[in-house]
Amino acid sequence: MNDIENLIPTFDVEDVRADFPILNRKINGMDLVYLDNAATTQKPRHVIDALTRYYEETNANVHRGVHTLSVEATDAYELAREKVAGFINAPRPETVIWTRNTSESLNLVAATWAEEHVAKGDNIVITAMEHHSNIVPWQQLATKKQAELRYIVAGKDGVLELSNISNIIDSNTKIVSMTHVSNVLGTVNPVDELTRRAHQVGAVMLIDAAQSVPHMPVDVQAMDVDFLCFSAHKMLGPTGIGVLYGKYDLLNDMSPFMFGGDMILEVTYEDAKWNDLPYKFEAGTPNIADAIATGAAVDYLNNLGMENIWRHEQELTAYALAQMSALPSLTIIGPKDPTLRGGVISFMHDSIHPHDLGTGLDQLGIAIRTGHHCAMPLVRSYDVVAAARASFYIYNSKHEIDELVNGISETEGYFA
Ligand code: C6P
Repeated sequence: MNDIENLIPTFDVEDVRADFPILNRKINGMDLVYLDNAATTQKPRHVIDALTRYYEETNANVHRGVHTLSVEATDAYELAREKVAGFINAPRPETVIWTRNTSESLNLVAATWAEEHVAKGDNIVITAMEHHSNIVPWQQLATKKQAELRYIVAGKDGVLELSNISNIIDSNTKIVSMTHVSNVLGTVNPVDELTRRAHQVGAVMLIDAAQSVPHMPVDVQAMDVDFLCFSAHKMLGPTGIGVLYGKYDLLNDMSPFMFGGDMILEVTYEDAKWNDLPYKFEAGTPNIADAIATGAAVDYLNNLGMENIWRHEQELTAYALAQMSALPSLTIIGPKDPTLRGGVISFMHDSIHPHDLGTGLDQLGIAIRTGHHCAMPLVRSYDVVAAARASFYIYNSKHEIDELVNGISETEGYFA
């Protein structure tokens, strides 16, 4: 990007903010400053309207009826799948499976592909900066299969230590499952390099993209990943709906995760045959309205442009790191270099507990997350049990980062 491009505003944050009704709310009498986007994002009118419109105009079950509403609901549901496939450049829509969230997508792979392919003596590789949803399924499977669970560790700078990688990912590795962007450190991990290493030894690569797909362009074909998981609620969409992308041949060979309606081609009193992809993995009446609203979220993000969104967040993150580093009472964890991280900044105060800091900021209308961020082993590796975290999205501004920094100083005054 050249300097002139740098000067061109990518989108007008005030225009974006106007699309989000909740941003007009007062919290404790103050303007809401919402900085908890890694937990979940707010929803634009466009997405809320898609939900309302579906229930007011189209509501019916999908893949089951010949009546008009059922056909329309089916078309809208499948169109949303196509939009999501296009968003991550999946080669065909049936490689996009609707799940409940990232956690379910990760569990689906552990309970099906890994259940069938991991055996005694094999190893599974994850990193030391995973969310619990990408640790516990593998711990459970490793114990059950008498396989080894290996960790790629991170240095105190929040960057993965890769010097020993050829010994960690070796010929006994069956799967590498890792986060693209850490929800605690903000680190953007070198997934391309690690995917190449995984494929060199014949292992499959699963990417937890919960914190990347909402924020940066992600192209599953260019990345050549085997599986990729994310949640709609972290990218302007509704809660209760997520995605598992998988390479067609892998998904096609996998056994179903759940049994029931729609995932069946034929049932006799003795036996059953599975439906084709993607339905094989979508037993029961799916989350139709939320899938359709996820398509609306994708439209909204595409309209802003994922390159623009990434650039906006990089700018905010660089600004926030500079402003927050000027507060001597704060210890920020994760890479110091803003270009190595996404819009997530976790920090500890030298005398105020994160929960107290979070409560103090809430009094000022500022929403951050505090706690272990569902990454207990990682947070504990910094010799603390909790951290405060600010995380950014398309509607956040530098002014709001100033509010955060002033709010921290104000809260310090309260506790002094
Ligand atoms: N992290 C956070 O505040 P679900 O809850 O299934 O939609 O997403 C789970 C998940 C998996 N991986 C990563 C990297 C994540 O960040 C999350 C969700 C939220 O950090 C809620 S704990």
